[in-house]
Amino acid sequence: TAMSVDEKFCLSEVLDTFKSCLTENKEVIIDKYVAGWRGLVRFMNSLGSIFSFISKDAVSKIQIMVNLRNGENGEQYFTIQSMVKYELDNSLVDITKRGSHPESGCRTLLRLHRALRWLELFLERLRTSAEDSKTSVMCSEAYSESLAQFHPWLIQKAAGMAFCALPGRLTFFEVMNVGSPEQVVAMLGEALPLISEVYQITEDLYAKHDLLGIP
Ligand code: 1Q0
Repeated sequence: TAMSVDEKFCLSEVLDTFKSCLTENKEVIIDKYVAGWRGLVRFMNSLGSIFSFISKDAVSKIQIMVNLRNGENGEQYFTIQSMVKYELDNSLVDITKRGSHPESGCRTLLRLHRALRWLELFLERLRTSAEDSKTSVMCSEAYSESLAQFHPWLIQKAAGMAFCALPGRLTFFEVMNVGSPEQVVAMLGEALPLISEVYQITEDLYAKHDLLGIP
């Protein structure tokens, strides 16, 4: 179903975008990947302005990817696989230290990729959580296990403070606009394997080319 402007946010539609990322030969389509993030950012914005420092960064990363797609070599950025090949073949990535390509597609997408791992861990916790579990705890545990290791202390502190402002589990489920808690749990159970697959394919590709540490 299409998501119109005045329609309420529906998380299953956003997660479907990630599902649609994968081509038959398991390549990841950048337009769809970016559309998935755009939907998540909309969701995050609806949670309140305390998250705006996070969404601003996500939006700027999304914009870099959109600009690359709209640029003169846009077709090279059709999939993550074609992007990696194109940028490496043409020395467009600063692999070991910052240099003349601070906004390469490979670097920018790596930031979103690391955040996707957080999303996977967080949604898995939500899916299996008990009724009285705290979203702030689930969120910060997922963060410590993933993104935190890439963030300086100050950002970790700011993120920790933002997590405390997360609404409770039931409110969260309502904002997702998927249906009853049972339906949310079922929807997450279907969506998570695909998010994991997109994550793993990207992770393996980046590992193969030694790109997991792009500064
Ligand atoms: C709902 C709560 C959202 C919590 C999101 C967790 C991520 C916390 C990250 C905080 C860091 C943001 C500040 C900037 C960081 C950058 O320094 C960093 C590195 O970039 P660079 O260029 O400096 O090397 N950027 C990142 O690590 C990218 C972070 C992107 C975060 C994208 C989060 C998008 C959010 C989505 C919300 C999803 C809510 C999903 C729940 C759905 C289920 C109901």
